[in-house]
Amino acid sequence: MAGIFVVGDVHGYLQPLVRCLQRAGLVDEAGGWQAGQAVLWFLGDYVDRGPDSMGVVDYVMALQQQAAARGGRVNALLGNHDVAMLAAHRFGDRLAPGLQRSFIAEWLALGGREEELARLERRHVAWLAQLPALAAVNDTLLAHADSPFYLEYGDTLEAINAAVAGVLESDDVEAWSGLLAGFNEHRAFVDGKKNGHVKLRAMLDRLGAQRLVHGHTPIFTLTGQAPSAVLGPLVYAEGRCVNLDGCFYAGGPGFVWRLDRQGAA
Ligand SMILES: [Mn+2]
Repeated sequence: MAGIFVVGDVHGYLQPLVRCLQRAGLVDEAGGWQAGQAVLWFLGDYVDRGPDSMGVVDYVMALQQQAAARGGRVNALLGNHDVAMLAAHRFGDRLAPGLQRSFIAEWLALGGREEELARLERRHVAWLAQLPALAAVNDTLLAHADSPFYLEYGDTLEAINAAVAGVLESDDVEAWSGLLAGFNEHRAFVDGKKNGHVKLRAMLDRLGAQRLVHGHTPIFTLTGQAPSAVLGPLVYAEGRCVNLDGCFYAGGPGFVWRLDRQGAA
């Protein structure tokens, strides 16, 4: 099996994720990699809201090993919930400057589940903290958030990833708060949003891409559909944006999107 596949926000819903990957033929009945040399991308937000955040992280980590052993590849981006959980773990009830509450309160407000913190092991922390903020696949930019805030961190994809990684390595509460605040923006590029197309153009041009594939904003909140009716991506901005957040946490069945079979805008 070949191809490049992408899945959106998982948010602790391990079983729906596995079923979704099974429907796409990427994993077997036991959830193991069976997609040979295919490439699978996750767009971030593995944790929070759902019943098994650490189970999802363990699963994605294991799938990376299995895929690599079979000539395939599983790649994973960083989401804001992942940052918020790392911040809650690192700083606990210290005040997050600018967010008007502690890091743990910020994480809980995002849907963090306190019992999951006890399950967060060093290897999870290390894995989450090394996830890149952005990636490029041919002319497609992959990002968790539908926001241009990434550009505040650098002029190139490599510089942005290095700067965000630097925040996650640091004990700088201002920097961590700033990263969480930046990630709090949603819907920056939606049709009809003032200057949305200008911001999108600037982000794509700066990073040398033709389109953006993202998660972060559940599709049903944009379309008004029932979450269970969201079975595919929301393509907008004249084809230059592809939203893949099928929203497992609201009962969406989720979907896997094939990046290399869709025409570029
Ligand atoms: Mn998110």
